[in-house]
Amino acid sequence: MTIDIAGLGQIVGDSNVLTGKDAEALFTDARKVHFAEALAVVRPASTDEVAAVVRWCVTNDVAISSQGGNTGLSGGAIPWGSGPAVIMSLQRMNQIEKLDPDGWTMTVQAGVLIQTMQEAAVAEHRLFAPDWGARGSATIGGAIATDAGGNNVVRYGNMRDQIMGVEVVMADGEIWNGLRSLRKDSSGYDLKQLFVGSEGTLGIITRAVVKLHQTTPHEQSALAALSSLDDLMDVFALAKDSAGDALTAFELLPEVGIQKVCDTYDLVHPMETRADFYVLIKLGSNRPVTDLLTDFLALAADAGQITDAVVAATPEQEIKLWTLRDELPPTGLYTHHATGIKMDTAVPIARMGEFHNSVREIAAELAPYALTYGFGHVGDGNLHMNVLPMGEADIAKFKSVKPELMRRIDELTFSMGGTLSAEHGVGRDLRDRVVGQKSSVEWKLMRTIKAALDPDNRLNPGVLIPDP
Ligand code: 2HG
Ligand code: ZN
Repeated sequence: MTIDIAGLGQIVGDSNVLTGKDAEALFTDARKVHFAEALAVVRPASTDEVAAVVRWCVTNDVAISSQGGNTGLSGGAIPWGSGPAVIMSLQRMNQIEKLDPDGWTMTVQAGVLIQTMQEAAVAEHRLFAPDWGARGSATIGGAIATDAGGNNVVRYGNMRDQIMGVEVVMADGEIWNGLRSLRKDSSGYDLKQLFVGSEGTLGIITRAVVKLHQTTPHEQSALAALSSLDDLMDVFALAKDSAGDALTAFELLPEVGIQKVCDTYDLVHPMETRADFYVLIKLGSNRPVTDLLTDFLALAADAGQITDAVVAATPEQEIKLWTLRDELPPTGLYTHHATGIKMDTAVPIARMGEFHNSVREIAAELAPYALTYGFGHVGDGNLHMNVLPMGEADIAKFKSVKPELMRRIDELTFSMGGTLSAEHGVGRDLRDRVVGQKSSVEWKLMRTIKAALDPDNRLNPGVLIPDP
């Protein structure tokens, strides 16, 4: 049966129903590893239009994948089911509806960019805390749907911790307005949290109320060379003990990654003393933090945990240090990133170094020619570990061992009580691998919720929940 998509144009306007060449960019994910066979990209401008599109999809038996900035790293915004589907792009819902400095909240539509929210908050002397490299293209709706994290989680928590209320269009087109801004509410199930991390499988998030924090006008970062990766968690403990609440970010950067970023973007390596690994630490407060930062570095040096450090003395130097971090993801650095193995692992924080070294051992055994490098949010126990084939000649070899590599690494993660997805979501990439992470009871609960909220399996079918 052919489906006449003219009805979609009547809801959102013909120019907001994209097909063919106009839609191509949104039919594939940021890493270009997933491709969709969708009828169209539909771009509603309001909650009512989203609801009307959902009703059209119910009538025409069409599946829906919702999409924000399409910066996701697990393929969760690209349709996967075998039947006809549309991509519901929320990008036109890009208004900040209310910024309430006294209530410490902001009410936004799903398509507002993270960076736009940060800037709007600062203009009112407030802070919207989440931050990561794709701040200029990721939207709040997608960030909620994947429970995104980023660099400041160590201080402020992840997206789940920022959300006070949501508005959601349900699978039958009904609208749930849960846009509350209450700090406390013990009146039953916390339904808003059901939608955080649900990757468009339970409803389509159209608006949200997020928390704002006090600004930290004094911010300063330092890059410190670790004596050994074994010292990582001692340095973290020292940073927390000495900086307290001012500790805003604690990130691991490998030398091989810094080198590659410097080569790729023609930047100067900031360190005189080289090490295999560095930590990038940011402190932030409403008072100057220089003393706090230098005291901490002196303590870490005295304890033999770091061999050298540079402290950003100007905003420009601050940006330079953070560019080295923001550009570390292999997607922008390595030709064969999509063939390689990319991880978003979290393990109990004390086992970070052990996880890193064990992955290296597995890789050395099965793919000794591959580059192994890990970076990321070690202050949260979240490491982006990568195993990457470098040359064309290694691709076939790597592909043949990749399933076993992944199986061994996943087994390691589960044995440590970890997760395959700390902040990127499950999407398509991890759906089948995540099975072993949860008990059959937990999967049954998740399937029961999915079936109750989306009985026709219309919302992002195939994504997130493994087949029984
Ligand atoms: C980051 O921490 C992002 O930079 C992306 O989560 C990580 O691409 C990645 O592996
Ligand atoms: Zn990350």
